[in-house]
Amino acid sequence: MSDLPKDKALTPEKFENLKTKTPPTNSAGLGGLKAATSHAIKYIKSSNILKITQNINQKGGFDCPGCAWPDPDDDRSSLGEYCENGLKAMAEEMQNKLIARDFFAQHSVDELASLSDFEIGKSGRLAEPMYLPEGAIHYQPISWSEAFQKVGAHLNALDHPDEAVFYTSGRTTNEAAFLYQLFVREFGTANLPDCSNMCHEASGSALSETLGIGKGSVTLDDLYKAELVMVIGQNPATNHPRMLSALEKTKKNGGKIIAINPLPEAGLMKFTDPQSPVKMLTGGTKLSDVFVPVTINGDVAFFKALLLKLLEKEELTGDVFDKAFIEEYTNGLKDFISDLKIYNFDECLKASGVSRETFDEVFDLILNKNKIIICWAMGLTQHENAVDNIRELVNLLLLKGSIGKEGAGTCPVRGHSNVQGDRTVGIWESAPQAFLDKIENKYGFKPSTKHGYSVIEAIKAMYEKEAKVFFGLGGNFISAVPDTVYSAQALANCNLTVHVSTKLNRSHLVTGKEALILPCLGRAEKDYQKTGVQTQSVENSMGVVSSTKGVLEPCSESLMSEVAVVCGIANETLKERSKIDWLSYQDDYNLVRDDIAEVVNGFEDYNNKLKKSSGFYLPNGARVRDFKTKTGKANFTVNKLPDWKLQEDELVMMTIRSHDQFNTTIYGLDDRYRGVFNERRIIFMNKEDMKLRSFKEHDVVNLKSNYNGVEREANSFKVIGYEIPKNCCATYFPETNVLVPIDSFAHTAKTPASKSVRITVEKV
Ligand SMILES: Nc1nc2c(c(=O)[nH]1)N[C@H]1C(S)=C(S)[C@@H](COP(=O)(O)OP(=O)(O)OC[C@H]3O[C@@H](n4cnc5c(=O)[nH]c(N)nc54)[C@H](O)[C@@H]3O)O[C@H]1N2
Ligand SMILES: Nc1nc2c(c(=O)[nH]1)N[C@H]1C(S)=C(S)[C@@H](COP(=O)(O)OP(=O)(O)OC[C@H]3O[C@@H](n4cnc5c(=O)[nH]c(N)nc54)[C@H](O)[C@@H]3O)O[C@H]1N2
Ligand code: SF4
Ligand SMILES: [Mo]
Repeated sequence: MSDLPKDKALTPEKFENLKTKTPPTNSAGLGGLKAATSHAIKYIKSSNILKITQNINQKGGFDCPGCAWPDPDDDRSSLGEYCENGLKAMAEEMQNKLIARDFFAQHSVDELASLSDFEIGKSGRLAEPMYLPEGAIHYQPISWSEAFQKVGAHLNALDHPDEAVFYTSGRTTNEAAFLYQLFVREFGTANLPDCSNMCHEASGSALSETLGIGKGSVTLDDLYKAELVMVIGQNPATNHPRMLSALEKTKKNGGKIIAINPLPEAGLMKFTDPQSPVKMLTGGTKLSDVFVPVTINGDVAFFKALLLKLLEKEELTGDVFDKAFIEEYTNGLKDFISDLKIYNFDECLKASGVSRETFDEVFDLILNKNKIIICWAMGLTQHENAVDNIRELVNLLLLKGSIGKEGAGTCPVRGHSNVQGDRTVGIWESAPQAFLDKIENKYGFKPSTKHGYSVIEAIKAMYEKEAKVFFGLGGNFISAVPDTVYSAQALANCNLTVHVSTKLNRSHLVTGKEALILPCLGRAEKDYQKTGVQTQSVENSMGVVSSTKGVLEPCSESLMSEVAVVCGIANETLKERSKIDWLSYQDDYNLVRDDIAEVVNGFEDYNNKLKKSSGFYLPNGARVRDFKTKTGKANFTVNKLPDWKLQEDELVMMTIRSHDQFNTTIYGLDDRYRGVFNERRIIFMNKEDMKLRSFKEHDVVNLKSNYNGVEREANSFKVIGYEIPKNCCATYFPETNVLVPIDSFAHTAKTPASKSVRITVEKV
């Protein structure tokens, strides 16, 4: 292997043994349970399995690290409050293999980088701190105190604190996240990029501007009571499995469901609740009343078509819009309507790729409904016009008065189990001044008021050598970010790269001149400190904060909690110049929560409130029609149609998750619900597009993207003919992140446009 950073960053171009079947239309049921249980048995110590399944998502137990879907407020099922993927997440975290000094002495960094992501992940849990000196090819053991000294020395040697980048992934608990951002701000920078920058940032931007809060407005109970739920750009059967149980309840109560997605994702079509024995026998519920196979990035066009027809009807009958709501609570209707009238219905519908028949079905379902909830995820947020996507769906909700009342509102479905909480407690490169003022008042230092780097800006700064130290609290930066070749060089340009991690990943192998791996406790493990086993807390996708407490013994004695790592580094870096007694927090996390209660809105009396086992709701203005926007009202917005065009031989590619992965962690090589087995290097194509190019099933192809004259390539993928709109294709993340241009991101939010990459496909 060459010495180039890109060669360690790219996933190896080797094939496994692809098998395909006709995709099932039903999801979960026995298949799901069987798959999860056999997976768990393979990797988890058998004595731990029962403890995990009895405590996961139970009151007083630990929060599933799988995703951010909320737990029911009321009674939790004794059959278990988890899904196939929750169990798979646990199997990954609680693997019974450990990797320590012998492993690293045996395998060089280059050798590990030549493995697939699946193989890297299955090496085991990180068991002790490791250090890669400059020029070395093997990691070697290092003590915790020496590791902290190295980080402190590098940070203190910088010309300016802004030369350091502090990344966070969304598993970090509120306690660790709050202390981390506090340390970073006291150190003197606001460079706090996080995984949210690549995820729901566009939702945050659009919702803050239009509704005054960057989070969703609904609760689980609202979902049950909605007349209509639209699920847009989201694949819940894989990524938020228990959402399907909630949607089933919506249907049972008479609600309708519309799925808008280029792919007919299995669970959206039909679902069998694996925790309902009756359903398993009777064959499940048909979930979607209408499936809308929109073209990739055709959502604004589809919404404009809908809005135009609703307006037409309103002008005829006067009973489509909620005029009382619009009058009292909103701003900007006139400009919105006059802009809308510029567009032509037929052209919008054509651009959306949706047939007139399907459109009419959707229109009929929406016309007379007023309790509408719109759920969405990455299919809307990872485009250059992602913010417009979300502002346009808010326009629809506002016209219908479908916000701030029972059974109606916005539901951006978040990804990582605490990504929403991390932002709430201060992981934000552009935090509001009011928050910074509170930090200053409480701690007596002045936080930097300059906006810090988001993910894209951090990569560019490292590439340009303006940032020299990269610190990651969780995550797998190199595999998660766009433009892998460019980003690998960016990391390699650093003096030091540090990762606080549970598992080995590719980011440990694409390093700066020196590198550190700091192994930490996972969610399910007991966090022993001086005052006993500590409780922590997280916020789910619907703004409920609840406690999480590990139940298993730590897999190694040399692990530290994230809180302890942050305290140790802060203490070592800031020494006497700090105004904070860092080490006191790690002895007793109640002290951290006392501080959060003083600094962060909605957390008053935090320690007490957390005693309520189902948690507590944070205040949410949009939920009660108190819109804290610049105008003091909910804002209509004016949004353009996307203006990019495909060249003659181009396709638009979305990079999506398979059923057997959690972001960059590859649980297995199957994508059962799409009928793909034992391979990840595949491209889903429309059969007509294949015919045009004379491709046959399983032909091997190379992919190229050309953006502003720069060519990027990803080689060796097998073609699979699939039910996907013409001119669209899909591949898995992270194998094709190398094709996502660093300069292609959402306006305002800067989310990489990893769902609309223009590519050409050539047979090898
Ligand atoms: N098991 C598991 N659970 C997870 C994760 C995981 O990797 N594995 N990841 C977690 C994280 S961090 C996140 S953010 C979420 C992600 O959850 P999702 O957003 O569901 O994940 P993706 O696979 O990116 O799927 C995007 C969906 O959008 C559709 N889509 C793509 N482009 C468009 C478009 O232009 N318009 C429309 N309407 N649809 C489009 C795709 O067909 C796909 O169904 O899941 C979380 N939960
Ligand atoms: N092309 C493309 N790129 C994408 C996306 C896409 O859809 N397409 N999705 C984007 C999205 S939505 C997201 S959220 C990002 C995800 O980006 P990241 O959050 O950076 O990536 P993950 O794969 O979730 O991180 C996995 C690593 O986290 C570590 N880890 C796991 N649990 C813990 C823990 O409890 N503590 C600590 N300290 N470490 C832990 C493990 O070492 C593991 O290897 O990727 C983004 N990138
Ligand atoms: S839906 Fe998400 S949080 Fe709930 S058990 Fe499944 S993976 Fe875990
Ligand atoms: Mo995400």
